Amino acid sequence: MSDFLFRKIISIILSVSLLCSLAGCTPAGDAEAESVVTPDDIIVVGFSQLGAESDWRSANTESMKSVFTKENGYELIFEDAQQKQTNQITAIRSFIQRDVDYIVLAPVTETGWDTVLSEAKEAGIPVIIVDRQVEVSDDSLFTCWVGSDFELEGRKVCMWMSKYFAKNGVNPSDVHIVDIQGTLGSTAQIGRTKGFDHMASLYGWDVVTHEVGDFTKSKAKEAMFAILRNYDNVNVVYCENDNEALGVIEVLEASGRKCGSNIKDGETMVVSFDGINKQAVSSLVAGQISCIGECNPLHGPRVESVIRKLRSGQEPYKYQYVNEKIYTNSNAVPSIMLGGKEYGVTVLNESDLYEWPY
Ligand code: GZL
Repeated sequence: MSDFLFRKIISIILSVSLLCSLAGCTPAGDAEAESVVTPDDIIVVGFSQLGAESDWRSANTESMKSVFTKENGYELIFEDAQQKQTNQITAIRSFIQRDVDYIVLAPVTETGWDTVLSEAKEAGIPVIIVDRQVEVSDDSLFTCWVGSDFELEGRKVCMWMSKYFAKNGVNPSDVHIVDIQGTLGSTAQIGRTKGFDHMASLYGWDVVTHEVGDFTKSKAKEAMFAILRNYDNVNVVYCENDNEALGVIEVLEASGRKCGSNIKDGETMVVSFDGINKQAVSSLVAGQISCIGECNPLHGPRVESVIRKLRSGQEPYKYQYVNEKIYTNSNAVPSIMLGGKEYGVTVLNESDLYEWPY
């Protein structure tokens, strides 16, 4: 081929490509170009996360960030509210201003959302609630909720304790139990406390007191110190999350007590919720924590499936509960029956720690 002809063909190919890209089309067979996501295709999600107070919260945030990525066709605008509702309200208003496609809210507490969710509804932006719930006058202010049944979590752990005590000859009247509560007014605290109060009364346990631990190790330590100063008969501590349990164990051991399941021999039983913090799960395997009610944080895929449903014109279920396990270190109670449903109990041992998913 002559030099002149070769140059002619190259210039024709270049001008065709240039014309195509200007016209927004891609030359046939250019699969790479067709797979490029244009700005219009990107789904913009504004996520207001309540804070970073616990390992559960960090795992929940990670789950959302690992799903809502550019590669998956999303732009995630993430705002950490540092446990302040005012920061969450400000974040939601900024999402509205930016006209995001979806708002995801993990609310710090249940009340105070009507006004800002009405603004989101006014702007035509669907709101998906994750983890804790919102108490609103009109439930059309949010599209749906994904999370845990916290009262069921509490009832399951209490029923496990009741069966364990019965198996080991412990009289309910000899159970002197305290509740270290999570963030007051949060659905997780409301549900776990309600489950605790209901079952403790049903079984005839001596409920010594409730103290606020705010789902943090430091606050739970303060609460446990106060309890030990004021009461000397406590032999069971119901912690509303793992971070609290780690603080409680530190204080109990510093005061000379042994944490374990054998309260007849003077040990102090500690139970907890979440099952995320590796140290807490190791404490369960070692016997310092007797039972953990799983609270699954992996809501990223669940929220994405809601968004996919909405985009294909389907209506997601309004309330979507996740299934959760009961972890322990003893096979004394293989399962429990609650509300006509059987829940298996998962016995963890050393080997489980090596593959712990969080
Ligand atoms: C439960 C979540 C709670 C966790 C705590 O879904 O709201 O908040 O149990 C976290 O660890 O702080």
